[in-house]
Amino acid sequence: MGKEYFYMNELNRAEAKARILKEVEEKLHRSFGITFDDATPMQLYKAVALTVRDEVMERWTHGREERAEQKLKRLYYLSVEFLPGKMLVNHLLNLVEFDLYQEALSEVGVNLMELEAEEPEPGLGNGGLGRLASCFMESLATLQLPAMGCSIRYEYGLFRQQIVDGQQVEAPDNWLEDGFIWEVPDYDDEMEIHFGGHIIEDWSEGYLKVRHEDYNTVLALPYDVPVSGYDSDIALSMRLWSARSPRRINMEQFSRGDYIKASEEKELAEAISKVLYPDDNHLEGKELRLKQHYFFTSATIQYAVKDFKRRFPELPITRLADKIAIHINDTHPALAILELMRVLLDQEGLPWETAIAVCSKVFAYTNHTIMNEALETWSEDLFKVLLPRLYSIVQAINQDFCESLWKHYPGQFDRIAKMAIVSYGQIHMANLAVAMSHAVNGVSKLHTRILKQDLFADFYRIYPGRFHAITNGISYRRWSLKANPGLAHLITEAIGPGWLRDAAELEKLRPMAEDGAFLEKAAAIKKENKVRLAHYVEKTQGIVLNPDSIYDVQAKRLHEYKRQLLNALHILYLYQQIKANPEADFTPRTFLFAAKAAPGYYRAKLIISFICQVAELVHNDPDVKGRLKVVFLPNYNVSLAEVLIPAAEVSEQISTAGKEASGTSNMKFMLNGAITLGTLDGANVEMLDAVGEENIIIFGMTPEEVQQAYRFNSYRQGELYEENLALRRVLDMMVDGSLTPANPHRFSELYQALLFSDNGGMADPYFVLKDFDAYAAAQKKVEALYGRPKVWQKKSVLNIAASGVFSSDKTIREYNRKVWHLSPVESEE
Ligand code: CBF
Repeated sequence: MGKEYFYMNELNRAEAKARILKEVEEKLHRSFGITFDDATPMQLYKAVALTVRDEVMERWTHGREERAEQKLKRLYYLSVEFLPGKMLVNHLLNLVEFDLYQEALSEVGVNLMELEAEEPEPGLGNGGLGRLASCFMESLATLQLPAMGCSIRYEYGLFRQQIVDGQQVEAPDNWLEDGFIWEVPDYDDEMEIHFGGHIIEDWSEGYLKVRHEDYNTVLALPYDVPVSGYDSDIALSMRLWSARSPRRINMEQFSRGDYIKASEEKELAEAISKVLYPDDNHLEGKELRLKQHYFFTSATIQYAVKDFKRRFPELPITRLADKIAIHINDTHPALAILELMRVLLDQEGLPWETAIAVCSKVFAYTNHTIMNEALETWSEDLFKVLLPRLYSIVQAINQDFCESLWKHYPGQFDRIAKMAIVSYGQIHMANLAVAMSHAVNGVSKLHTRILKQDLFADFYRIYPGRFHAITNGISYRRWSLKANPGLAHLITEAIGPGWLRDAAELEKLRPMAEDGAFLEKAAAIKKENKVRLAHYVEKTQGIVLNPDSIYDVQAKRLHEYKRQLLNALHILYLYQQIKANPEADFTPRTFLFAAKAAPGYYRAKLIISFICQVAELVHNDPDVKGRLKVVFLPNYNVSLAEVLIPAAEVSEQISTAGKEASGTSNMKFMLNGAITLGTLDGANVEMLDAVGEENIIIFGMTPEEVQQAYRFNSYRQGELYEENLALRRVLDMMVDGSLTPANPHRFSELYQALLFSDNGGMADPYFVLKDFDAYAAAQKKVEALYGRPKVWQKKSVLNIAASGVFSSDKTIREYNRKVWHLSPVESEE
């Protein structure tokens, strides 16, 4: 079956639907020994998913065969995180068979969207980084570019967030509990990974031979998950490595009754792929984390070399870069560079310089953050014990590299130490990645500028051609067709289906911004989405929303630089206005937050509690009369985003300028017709260029002003408090018991951090107070604009029309042109 159904006549359609139902029924019989009528929703879901999987697998096999036959270069996209979201409906949309399945199933009383609720969502990532990796995979599949995404099959994904008594509580995410239909283990590709032990250098034959001895072995078993592309003839693999012990259980110890000891080794090995570290933009040098990084990069490199040799027996290993490209998504997989060096030197016997030359042609790197606490470093002490051979390699690379730097920066010891890969007892992964990659990418224009001028300025001076600015993108079909089918149909009705292949065609919507009937339809769809969200909120939180109020959404990880606190303080400001004059006109507003905080990030968790208390305060005050609502939606994930984003009217993108590398939720909101309320940060800057300043609300400090304030230490927080009465009143509410009368000091830590220097650091380093007035004025603009519905709707449509530049298809094409140079799998005629 396939996309031909799109064009089929009624008779064929009826036949196709009957065939779908028959296949589903057969799956129910064979897999569960049950009939349609008696099947549980989970059994039904699995039967439908297995039916769809058959079709996806056909494309998967086809892609593999064609790639082998056409001898194409392949990309390995290494990322410690992926966030693919639920797959059933997405596959059907990609196969262009969604409508057919939906109709067929509805004939037997089954709702496809409801069925997908049974599917576990793989939470194999923290936020933007992982979601971007999944968007890229889908675009690679759509463009039929040969690629494999590689990561870890975490048994427990990102924790499930619950809010109990206004506080975040983390519960484990046992997503594999009921099995995962889409994964296929590949026992033939199991790899051995070696940890610890020691190395012996042997010069007896006149050249260096290195032996690694006394190591511990862990096995890496790959599970492949197919990734389909829109209307594509192939499917790609997301390969997730799972850790296993070579020794299952020690029977001798077991027989002696020492049950715990008997399975200890197995447990220790398997701990490696047990849990995802729940930190976003923050890294701690934990041993298990280093093990995870080595585990999946080593397995991938060994597999890539094995696959190269199998496919190209005629080519020497020195031609590796002609046939494979490896992309490291942030520094976590940068150990792959050292691992490939190890394989080339110790297994393939290449001389040092040749191995270096091969590696530098194979690797490319994307940086995703300039936040200091997220820049990965490993202590030499830990590294040399856990990975002794890689340690000797990194030292040698460092020595060569520093010698080469000396030629560029003679006598500049400090500068060379800053650029060194190994310095002051630490291994600096970003320096390794930049030094050893042929391409270094930033994720927005602004971010790349900061990389060139600041973080990697010394590298940029030496290797200017290595740096690229390729802005992130989103798999826009998931965020429209799947998340917002009403809008997707309206767009297709207006401009035809071409936009589903080429997002640039969204531009054709521009004239519709002048078409009253179109605007009304778009507004009606937004309203439906708001009602859908209201139902969700009522069902899950028991809170009733007013769908006629402005839906203002901030959904992203909780981090101080993203400034959820600024948003919450402004809500208090609005509350004070109502209190000062309860009978005055007030545009009803609903503020929705969704955000997970890293479990160890105390201040972020306190901000969640603060938001929850603000919500309580406004709900319980009779003067508010429901005109102001604040909701904190727990457990933000891809599925929740699919309900939340289409309903948003205001998209909060209010990070401190210069801190958010790109942001990608900003693009999803824009595609769904929300008006962005944002700072000049990350990709917001390019959104401004795309949509024009009259259709976006920009406020606050510029990145340059932020830099200046840091450099000259010129920020006077206390003066703002003294001089700005409105701001002072709001801040005072943090500590005067208004929010938590029983414990007025509950939020004094947040208050202190805004006003007083913190352990010698600067107070309010993210300029919440400084930007407060500008933010409040921008919110006033929102309100005024919302009061003119036609103008608002026009701006909303212009945002949708301009959002095509943020398609990840476009991003991937650019990566391919500038960095990877892959050829697409040719389809059969
Ligand atoms: O590039 C994808 C995203 O990555 C982050 O989430 C990250 O984890 N470093 C950044 O914070 C985002 O700005 C960026 O969009």
